[in-house]
Amino acid sequence: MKLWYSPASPFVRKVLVLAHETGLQDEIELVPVATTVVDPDSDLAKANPVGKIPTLVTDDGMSIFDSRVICEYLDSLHDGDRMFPAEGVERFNALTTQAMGDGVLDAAVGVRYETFLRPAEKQWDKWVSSQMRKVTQSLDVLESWRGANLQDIHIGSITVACALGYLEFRQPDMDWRKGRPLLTQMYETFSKRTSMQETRPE
Ligand SMILES: N[C@@H](CCC(=O)N[C@@H](CS)C(=O)NCC(=O)O)C(=O)O
Repeated sequence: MKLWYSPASPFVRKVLVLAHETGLQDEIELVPVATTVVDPDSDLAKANPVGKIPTLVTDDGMSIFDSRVICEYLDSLHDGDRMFPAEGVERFNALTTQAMGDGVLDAAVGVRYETFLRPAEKQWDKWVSSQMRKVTQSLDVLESWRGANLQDIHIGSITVACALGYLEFRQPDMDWRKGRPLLTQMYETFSKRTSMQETRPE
């Protein structure tokens, strides 16, 4: 199977971390692509009309996206511990944790587009600060999160770790660790895993 990817994308990183954690990393051929909202890649758009990465194309030619669906698809391909709990409260807690990590990423990636892609004279400070408020509010909730154990390896903790890694990469001045000792400790431990080491953004 082929994965349209960029090494800087935190949503791609989610998929690759899950692939490493489940032993599937060697089954995936990486197809590099440079795509942005304003400069989309036309070949990627044939596989995914939304034009976003990650997009997975199976050996049968089926396109699978977005990161949530790709991760769940990969989790169905191995015999080890499941990254998506099968049912009940545990499942929906893990999925909600994933949704919060994805929400942090949507806001942070949006800020990156606003401040990096949009011409300076058109940038909207209030929009940026409002997106960053979503990030800080979510991190504050995650600091005392009881919905899913972030010390365990599952789709929720993988997504949160990738979100923290992205903030460190793109928003170093934000200093997300400040006032959040539990998330800091979780991230330090998680970052030592091979899956995280092998997928560090460039
Ligand atoms: N909800 C999607 C978000 C993916 C996403 O936003 N990817 C960005 C790169 S980090 C992208 O492809 N942006 C190009 C665009 O928006 O056209 C997922 O979970 O995969």
